[in-house]
Amino acid sequence: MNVLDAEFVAGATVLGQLPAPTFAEVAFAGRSNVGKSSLINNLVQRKKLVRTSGAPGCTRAINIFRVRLRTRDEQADEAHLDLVDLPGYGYAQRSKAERKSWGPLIEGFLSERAGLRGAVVIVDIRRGVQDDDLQLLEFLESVDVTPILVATKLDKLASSKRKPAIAALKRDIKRPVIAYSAVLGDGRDALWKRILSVSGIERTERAVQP
Ligand SMILES: Nc1nc2c(ncn2[C@@H]2O[C@H](COP(=O)(O)OP(=O)(O)OP(=O)(O)O)[C@@H](O)[C@H]2O)c(=O)[nH]1
Ligand SMILES: [Mg+2]
Repeated sequence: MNVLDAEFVAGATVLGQLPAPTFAEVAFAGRSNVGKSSLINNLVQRKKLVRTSGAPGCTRAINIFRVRLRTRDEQADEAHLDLVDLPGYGYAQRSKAERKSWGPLIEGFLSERAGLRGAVVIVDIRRGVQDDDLQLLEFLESVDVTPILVATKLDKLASSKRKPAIAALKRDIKRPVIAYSAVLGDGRDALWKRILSVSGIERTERAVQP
């Protein structure tokens, strides 16, 4: 995928502060420290667009990033898409009050945002889908937002263990899973294909330029 531009648009800790949606949006959700921000950076091939951190709980706001893409559409050869980095969930070290306020922020965004076309749910390939991830997947289905399940940090597994881990996860969760590595770039083309499809930018049957 050829990303022509990528820029930060807005960040907010309450829904009312976010600008109205302009383009199709795809959200990125997952447990704290799972690698959401790194995945967005790898996807758009910009090392420092989204701040990442070794300290869990770094992303406390909803942050919107706008990308301009070169597409293979005959009518329009460029498209805009907004990628939305959501705060991580499931981090026990945070104060109870903080955690309480984030559920509604994440769920409010996912259920009310008019521009939202899909949500990438990111899990750690070594840990698989945990209870809170499953709850999120079910929540997305209940509010009619298409989930795209991604298992990241593939490079943290020895190469001989990667295929079996992906197969086990697929068996376990009975949904399609894209295996990803924000370090090696595995899964990048497959994820772009799904994102372009759910956002209506390119249909699945049309080949996507790698
Ligand atoms: N080896 C490896 N490390 C990764 C990968 N993705 C993320 N990391 C590392 O995992 C840590 C957390 O990554 P982030 O991208 O900040 O995770 P996050 O989900 O955005 O974290 P919060 O915003 O705090 O919830 C960082 O140290 C990253 O360098 C990956 O695919 N492979
Ligand atoms: Mg983050």
